[in-house]
Amino acid sequence: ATAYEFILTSTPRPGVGQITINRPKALNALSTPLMKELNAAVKSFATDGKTGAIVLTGSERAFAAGADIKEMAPLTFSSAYKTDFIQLWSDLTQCPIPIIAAVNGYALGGGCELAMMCDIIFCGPKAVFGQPEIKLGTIPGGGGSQRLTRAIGKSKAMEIILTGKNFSGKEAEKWGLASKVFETAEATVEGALETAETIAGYGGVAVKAAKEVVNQAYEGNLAEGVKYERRMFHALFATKDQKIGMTAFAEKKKPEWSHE
Ligand code: CO8
Repeated sequence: ATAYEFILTSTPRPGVGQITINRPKALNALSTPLMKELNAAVKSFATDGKTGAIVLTGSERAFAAGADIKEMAPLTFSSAYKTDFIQLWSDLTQCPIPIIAAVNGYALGGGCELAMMCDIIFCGPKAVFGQPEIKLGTIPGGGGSQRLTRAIGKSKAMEIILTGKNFSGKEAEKWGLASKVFETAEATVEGALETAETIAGYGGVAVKAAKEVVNQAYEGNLAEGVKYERRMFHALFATKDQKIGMTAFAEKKKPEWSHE
């Protein structure tokens, strides 16, 4: 196993990789070294041939309290632009297997953006979401203005981004940002692991295709998306798993996925 400094990794259930952000002294603030480790861990799970879904979580106190403000404070326009600062932070969105964010505590700024880069958000009763960048004299930089607006609509996103006010896990669920809110922090992580195990139990080709077509709906327009979905649907008739799945149904058996 690779030893990381700012994250922990494990395989708590069959086919499920767990990544826990572990920088308690800074409420899991996201620094460049931390994001490099996170990218490496995601890549390693996505390519090990065994992992079908990932759960990304933090501590009970903080999923992540934002990008590391101390790292960003001295940046200039030129240095940020030249190095394309935080470009590598969105590598996670290229992960072919589903990632579930299990959010407890603070998910602020870059922390909220990181959760929104995941495919599903589950949260706990004490989750605190927000885009407080305006209070620091800046704006969201990790896709927050785009993804939050798509998730909860323009008026609410404007209010949150322009005032920097936080919102709760319950609100996140009510507004459609999170798909579920759980009663305790532990239940949130358990729920995410259970859902990840369900996903990892399906054929990997169909799971990858399902993630891809939903992302098409999220990122593109309707007419193109419907066409894209149909093409992908057609293509899946060329997979072994489609034959396995449909034959098993007809024979009242449990499918043994080949992931091919
Ligand atoms: N960066 C660096 N250090 C932080 C951060 C952060 N974002 N958040 C907390 N810390 C540190 C504190 O400085 C403190 O360190 P120390 O003990 O050395 O003083 C330690 O964590 C504990 O924090 P607090 O003492 O402040 O704890 P409280 O419980 O009093 O307060 C809060 C908790 C309310 C969460 C408070 O820490 C806070 O307001 N944090 C900053 C939140 C914020 O503004 N986040 C947005 C940052 S901007 C951003 O994320 C831009 C996004 C860029 C793109 C990212 C792409 C993914």
